[in-house]
Formats: sequence, C-alpha cells, structure tokens
Amino acid sequence: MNTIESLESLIVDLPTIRPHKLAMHTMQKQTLVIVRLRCSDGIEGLGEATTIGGLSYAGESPESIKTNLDTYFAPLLIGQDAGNINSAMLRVERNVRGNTFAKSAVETALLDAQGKRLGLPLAKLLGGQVRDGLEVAWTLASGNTEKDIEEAECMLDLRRHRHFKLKIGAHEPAKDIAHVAAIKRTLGDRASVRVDVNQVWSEAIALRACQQLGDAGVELIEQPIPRHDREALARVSARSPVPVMADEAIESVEDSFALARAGSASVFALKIAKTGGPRAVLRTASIAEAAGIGLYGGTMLEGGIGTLAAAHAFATLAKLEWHTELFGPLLLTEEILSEPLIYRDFQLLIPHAPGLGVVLDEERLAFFLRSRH
Ligand code: MUC
Ligand code: MG
Repeated sequence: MNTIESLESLIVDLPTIRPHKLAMHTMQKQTLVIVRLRCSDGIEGLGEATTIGGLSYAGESPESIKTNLDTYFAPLLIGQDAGNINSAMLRVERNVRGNTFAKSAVETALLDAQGKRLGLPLAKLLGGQVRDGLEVAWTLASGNTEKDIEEAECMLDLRRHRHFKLKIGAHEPAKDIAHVAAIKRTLGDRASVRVDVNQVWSEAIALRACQQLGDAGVELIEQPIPRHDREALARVSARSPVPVMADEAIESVEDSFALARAGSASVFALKIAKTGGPRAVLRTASIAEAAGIGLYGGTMLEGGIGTLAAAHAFATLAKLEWHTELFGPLLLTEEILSEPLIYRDFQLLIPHAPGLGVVLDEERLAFFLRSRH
C-alpha cells in the first residue's frame, strides 16, 4: 500500500505591498502555514492553512495550526493509505473537532499528491472545471480614500481587477459610508463596489447603513453584523436593498445549512479554510445552490498554494455569480513558488499541470521560514 510517511508544517512570514486595514486588524505582513505531506511512492502533496491577524479573525492562529498539525494530525495520518482521501479525512474528522483551517491544508495536500500521482489537475479530480479562469476582486484597504481611488484606477488600467471590495467598520458608519460613496462616484459604471463590515455593526446600525450603501451604488454587503446572530442577519438581509453576504457566519458546512434554513443571507462567501478544504467547500456550495443562495469565492488572503486549492474547487461550480476575491498572492511582495500564479484580463487562470500545479522555490521558502529569524 502507498502510505503517508510524514506530515510537516512550516510557518512562513511574508511582507505585504502595503498595510492592509481590516476592521479588527491591520496587516503589515502575512503568515502562511505550509503543509508538506510525503508519501511512500515518493510523491509530495502541498497544502496551506492561512488566517488573518493571528487570532483576531478566527479561532485558529498560525502557531496553533502548526502545533495541532504536528501534535494531533500527523500521528493520525502517518501510515494511512495516501491514495484514499475519503478514508484519511474521515479519520481526521472522527478525531479532531473544529480546526477547519488545518483540515483544509491536509485535504489540499492529499488532493495535490493524488493529482500528481494520477496525472490530473486538482479541478479534474473534483469532477472537472467548467471555466478556464476566475474573475478576481481586489480589496481597497489602504485606510485612505484618495489612495484607494488611485489604486483602483491602476488596477483598472492594468486590466487586473474591475470588482472592488472596501473594508469598512473601523470608523463611524457616516465616515465609512462617505468613503465608500466617494470611491463609487469616481469609478462609476467602470467597476463594481462591494463592502465588508467584518461583523462590526449592530442590527439597528446595519438596517440604516444598508439603505445608505444601496443609495451610494454598492452592490454587495458582507457580514454586516456579528457571526452568531443568524436571525438578526436574516432580518437585515430581508430589509436591505442590497444583497447581504454571509462570511464569518460560516465556520462549517453545517453552519451553511443553518444559515440557508434561517434565510440569513442571499449570498455565501465560500472559503476552503472555513469549511475544511476544497471538497468540503463544495458541500457548502451545494447547500447554497439548493437553497437559491448566490456564490462568491472568498479568501483568507492565502499565498499561491491555498489560493489555487480554492481556485480549482471554484472552477468546478456551475454558477459563481459574484466571482471571487482570490488575490492573496498579489498582496505579497515575495513569492515562495518557482512560478507565480497567472492573473490576466481580470482573471486568475487555472493551471493544467497535475495536482495544484505549483512547485515550491526551496531557497525562497527556506529564507522566509520563521525559524530562521
Ligand atoms: C474577509 O473577511 O473577507 C478577504 C479579502 C480581504 O481583504 O480580507 C479577507 C477577509
Ligand atoms: Mg469577509
């Protein structure tokens, strides 16, 4: 039998092109957790578990992900059949509660290895892609309206992005809404503008603000209120003139079912990290599709490995009405892959090589490894 021989996790710190300001945290760098899964047939699978701002976004930090992978996941997986992803992930599921970021990295690494083994790109392993590329939104989060406008103009000129997500919630709603309205006024019909509130508003504030954002021409409002209040999200969603998207509210496939049942949102942000991997995210997508909920391909600002793991999965979806925000690698100044991902004509292209379609640059990886510093 071809078995899993080792599972190694590496913390890599990479600089960002500028500070990235979210309501709960300002990123000055991004920290990736890279998984290397080695199999007895000599094949290595790669995975990534990346979050935002230590513990400020979700319940797993890069350090806890590494500890849990090394201490709990590795002993569960070593010696198991490397070619049976269902059985390996079932074993993980039976023994590990939560920890969807770490699970996502492991599922990705198993799929990457299997794809390389069978000579199939990951999207083919998942049933086959129905599109060659994915439109990618860019997040304007410099913290300054003029700079954001300049950045958006530059992205339009480069034909890299024509959908922009604005991170709000760090300021008073009136100030945030004026910032959004100024950007939308300048960009007009040349671009779509969406906002992400990252759970900051109360229901009362959200009800008023959604109206004002609608008047300003915003086309999508992401997670306006705290994740746990599904009923309030449903009320805001029902009264908002703009579609409301659930992001942090989804921390598992089961959460997505509960949200669909409660009618909490008309769009779901799919993230491999929040549901436990590329296959798990497709289960969330199926729930949404059955409930008539629109789909958006979200990110935790992963590097190239996590970004492509999500891209292969999203490329298999029949409908991806709201496109994606798979721009994580473009926020980083450094690359740890031997070839960067290809962004062209507003799209991220899906590689055709077996597995994820990436190769690590061992020297760059070694240079940015946290243990070196
Ligand atoms: C989030 O909340 O959606 C995605 C894009 C971005 O700038 O931040 C992330 C997280
Ligand atoms: Mg979000």
